[in-house]
Amino acid sequence: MTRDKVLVLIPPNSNIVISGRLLTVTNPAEHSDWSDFLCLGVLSLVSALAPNPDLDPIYLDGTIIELDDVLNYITDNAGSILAVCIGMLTANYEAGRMIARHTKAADPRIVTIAGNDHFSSLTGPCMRAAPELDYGFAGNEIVTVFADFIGALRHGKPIDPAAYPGLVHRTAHGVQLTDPHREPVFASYDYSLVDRAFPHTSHYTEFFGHRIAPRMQELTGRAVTAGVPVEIGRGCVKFAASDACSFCSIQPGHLWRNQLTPQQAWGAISDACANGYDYLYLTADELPLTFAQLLTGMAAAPPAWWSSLSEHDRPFIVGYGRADGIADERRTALLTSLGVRQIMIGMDAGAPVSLAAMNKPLRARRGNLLAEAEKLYRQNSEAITVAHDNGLLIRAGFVVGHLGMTRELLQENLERILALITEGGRLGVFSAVDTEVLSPQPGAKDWTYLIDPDAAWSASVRLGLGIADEATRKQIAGRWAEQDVVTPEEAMRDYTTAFMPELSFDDLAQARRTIREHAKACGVVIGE
Ligand code: B12
Ligand code: SF4
Repeated sequence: MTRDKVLVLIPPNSNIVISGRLLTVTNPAEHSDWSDFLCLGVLSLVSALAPNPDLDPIYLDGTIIELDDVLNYITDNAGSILAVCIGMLTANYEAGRMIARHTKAADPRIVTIAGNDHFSSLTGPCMRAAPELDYGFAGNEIVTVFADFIGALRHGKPIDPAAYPGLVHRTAHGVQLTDPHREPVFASYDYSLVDRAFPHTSHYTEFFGHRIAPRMQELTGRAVTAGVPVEIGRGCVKFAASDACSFCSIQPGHLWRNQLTPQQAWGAISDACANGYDYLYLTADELPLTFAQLLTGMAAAPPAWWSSLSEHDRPFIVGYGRADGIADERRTALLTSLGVRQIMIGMDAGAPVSLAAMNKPLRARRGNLLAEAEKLYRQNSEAITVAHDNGLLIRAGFVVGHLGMTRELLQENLERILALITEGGRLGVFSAVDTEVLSPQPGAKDWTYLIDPDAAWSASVRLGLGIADEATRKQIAGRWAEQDVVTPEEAMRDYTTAFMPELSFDDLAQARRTIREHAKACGVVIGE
C-alpha cells in the first residue's frame, strides 16, 4: 500500500482527555473563543503539501474531533499513513505525546513530527523525553521546508538534516537544530482541506454562532456568521530588541517581524471573505506599533470590492494592539479605517511597579522604567477613551501576579484594574475581560526565572522587589529545568512560592475571582 496520507493535527487540551491534569485553572470550554475558528497553523502546513500530487494531506483539529476518532483513524489507516505531524502548545503537549505514542504502536514506520510554540521553546527537553517523536521543526519560517521534507520522506530519499532549516533531530551528540532561514509569511491557503477528511467547519460555525455572533450583534448591531484567523504579519515591536514582556511566550523564531506586502495582505483578507468568513481574527501579535507601515500601505490602496461595500457590510476585523498604540488617536483611526472593530489589549497590571516588573514599557522610550510604567498605566486608561471615540471595542486582558509582587501591590493592582473595568464598562467599550493568574510558560522570561534562580535574582535586584530565598528557588528550578510536560497550574503555584513569598496561590486565584465578578457586575463578558 502507498503511504501518502500526512496527518497534520492540533491535539485537544490535555486536561480534557487526561484525567487529573491541572492544566489550566480555566476549563477550555469556558473560553469564549474555544473551537470557534479553524487552526491556521495546521491549514498552512496541509495547504503547503497539497500541490504535491503524491501526498494526501489531512487537516485534523483535536478540539473538534473526538480523541478516540483520531486514534481509531490512525489505527485503521496505519498502512497508508506516511507521517503524523503534531502542533504542540503547552496546554496540549501531553495529549500530543499520547497521539504520537499511539501512532508508533500502530505502526512504527509512520514518521512522527512535532512543531508549534511549546515544542519550539523546549526542543531539547521534548526530544530527550519523548522517543515517540522522530523529528520536529522549531519556529515559524518552516512551511516550505516542511513540505520539502515530507516530499523527501514520501520518495524514500535519505534525509540530510542540514538541508532543512528549522529541523530538529537527534544525533550521537544530542539534539540538533538546523539554522532557520527566512521565508515569506505563507498565504496560499486551501480552505477546502479543512473538511476533506473530517467535518470541521460546521462545528466551528456552530460554536461561533453560539458564542461570538450574539455578542457582536448585541454590542455593535452587526450580524456576523463565521470567523477565521488571518495572518498578515507576525511579530511585536518588543521582539526587535529581545525585550518581550516577562510573561509573553509567543515564539517569534529568528525574525522579530515578518509580514505580507499591503497587496498580499488585502489578498489574504479577500480570500477569507470569498470563502464565507465575515469575522476576521488578525493573528499579528501587535498591530498599531509594529505594523504601522503595512497598515498605512493597505489604507492607501484598498481593493475595489472593499471600497464598494458600505462600512456595515465590510468584514468585521479584530486584532491585537498595545495600549500605548491605541492611546494614539492617529493609529487607532488608521485601524478603524481598515475595518478593525475590536482590539485585544493586554492591559495586564494596575500598578506602575507591576507594569515595570512585567517588563511592559518599550525599551526605546525607557530612560526611567518607573516613569514609563506610570505613563503606560495612564495610557491603559487613555486607550479606553480613544477606543470609545473611534467606535472600537476593547477586549482587555489582565494578568494577576509577577516577580516580586507583594500583598500591598496585589491590592493596588486590584483597585486600579477594577477602576479600569468600571470605566470600560461604563462607556460600553469592553467587549470582554480575560484575566488569569500569571502562568510561566516555556519561552517566556518568567519561565527563565523559574528554571534559572540567578536570572530571577538579578531581575528582582533590578526592580528592587523581594523574592524567596535561594534554597527555595533552586529546589523549584530543579523541578522544572528539564521538564517537557508543563502543567500550567503547578507551574503557577511554584512560581508563586518562588517569586511572591508574601502571597499564596489562593490569594492570586481570589484576586482573579474578584476581577471576574466585578467585570460581570459591570455587564462585561468574561473571556478566558
Ligand atoms: C489565533 C490564536 C488562537 C485562536 C485559534 C486557535 C487555533 N486553533 O488556531 C484561539 C483563540 C481559539 C486560541 C486558543 C488557544 N490558544 Co492561542 N493563539 C492564537 C494566536 C494569536 C495566533 C496563532 C496563529 O494562528 N498564528 C498563525 C499561524 C499560521 O501560525 P502558528 O499557529 O504559530 O503556526 C506556525 C508555527 O507555529 C508552526 N506550526 C504550528 N503547528 C505545527 C505543527 C507541526 C507538525 C509543525 C512542524 C509546525 C507547526 O508552523 C506554522 C506556520 O508558520 C497565538 C499567538 C501568536 N501570535 O502566535 C496564540 C497562542 C498560540 N495561543 C496560546 C494558547 C495558550 C491557547 C490556548 C491553550 C488558550 C486556552 N486558554 O486554552 C488555546 C488552545 C487552542 C488549541 N488547542 O488550538 C499560546 C500558546 C503558548 C504555548 N507555548 O503553548 C499563544 C502563543 C499565545 C500566548 N502566548 O499566550 N488561540
Ligand atoms: S505580550 Fe504583547 S506587547 Fe508584550 S511582547 Fe508579547 S506580543 Fe509584545
